[in-house]
Amino acid sequence: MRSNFPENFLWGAATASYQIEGAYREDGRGESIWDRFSHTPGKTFQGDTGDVACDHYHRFEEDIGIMKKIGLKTYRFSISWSRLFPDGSGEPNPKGMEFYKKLVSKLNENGIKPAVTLYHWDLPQKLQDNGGWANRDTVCHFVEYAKYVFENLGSQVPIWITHNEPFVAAIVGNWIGRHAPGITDFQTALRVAHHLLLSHGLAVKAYRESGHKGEIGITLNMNPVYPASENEMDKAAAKRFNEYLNKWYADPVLKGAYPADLLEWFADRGLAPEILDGDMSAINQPIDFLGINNYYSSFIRHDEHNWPVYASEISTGRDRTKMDWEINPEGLHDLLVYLDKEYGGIKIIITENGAAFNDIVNREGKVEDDNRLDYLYTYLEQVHRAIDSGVNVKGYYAWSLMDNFEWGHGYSKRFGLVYVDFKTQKRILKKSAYWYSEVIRNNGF
Ligand code: IFM
Repeated sequence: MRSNFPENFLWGAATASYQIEGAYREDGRGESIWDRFSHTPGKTFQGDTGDVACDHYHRFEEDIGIMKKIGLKTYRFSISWSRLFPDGSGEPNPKGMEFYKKLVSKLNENGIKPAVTLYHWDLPQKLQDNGGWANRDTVCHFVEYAKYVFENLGSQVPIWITHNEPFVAAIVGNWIGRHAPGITDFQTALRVAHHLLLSHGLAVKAYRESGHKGEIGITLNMNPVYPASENEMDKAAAKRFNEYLNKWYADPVLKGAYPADLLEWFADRGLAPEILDGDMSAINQPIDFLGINNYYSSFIRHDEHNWPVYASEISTGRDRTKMDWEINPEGLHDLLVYLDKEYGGIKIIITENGAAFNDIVNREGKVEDDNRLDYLYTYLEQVHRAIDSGVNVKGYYAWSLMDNFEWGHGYSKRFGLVYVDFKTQKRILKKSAYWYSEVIRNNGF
């Protein structure tokens, strides 16, 4: 059987600034919340930091060579805000922009379309000192930063993503506290989410006003949500969880309103964020595509102890990756079909999908990561199935191009198509990279 993907399908791989760049104090870069967090004892696995990471700041040319070897059509990366504005606002640091200009032109020279994420969690620490995303002023600073990036890179970059996974930035960073800035207050988290969404809408507007003709969207981490049983309480919890994880972000962007039931649920508990006149329409700017990141599925039961949504994920006994995430390829198909229906045939780009496993360099110096290859293969089959049934999926980015700093897990979880020896910075293409290269060459499998 042969599966062909649509013509001009965007085959890519993704990374993010703090996870790969390193050079954390070089050329005038300012401190970000992830520098502060990772340097705080006890916050990351074995105290790992992104100080050096994959040293991509110095090795980007070699890395683009690797992308070319794999045959990537596009590469998704993010910009470090504090490299451009060390204090988050005010005078830009020209050295920072120089780096991204070189990166973008080298990608274009090699025929690899740059896809730029403006915010992948590394807020300048100076802005956090003034309340971070919980402070509405940060929205204005973000828009200024975005405008500066559009002015400098707008003509060279065809694909833009305002935010990566606002759910994670807001909830994991400000309620669960496992990510920077490490706050544990639910109301703050919802306030942060609202400001992230608002800044998305205003940045899209600024992009349109800049006159550039590329495409712009947002990336949401989304899981298909299933009730753990036929029990009414579980079904209600699953509906709530879907609103909490998925619709809280997608609905304002695509429909101009928070999901009414969950908004009321939060309001009843005094948790709803302050929404000013005009906010929802500002968030609801037309976008060119919805970026989705999917790794696993959520099977949900009612949980009396899990304030304030009273919903928890259960395990279903499926195989797991090293992140402990259950592998459920069909879930990606279900999610795509659901989004297509819920948001009227929206164009979708899968901006992340992939798996961490225990990779070992064997005696021949190779990494035979059949488990990752199977993961990618079975998930891609489901993407193809969704496309076959009419879902408008235009691209797929594997997470990640190379092993990197996996946030609180430090360097203990390898997601890359390319193995990185963090002591020597040697790169080794894994078996999955060679396989992916063939998929791209054949536009399918
Ligand atoms: O590494 C992260 C990435 O930064 C955002 N999405 C999920 C990936 C794997 O956890």
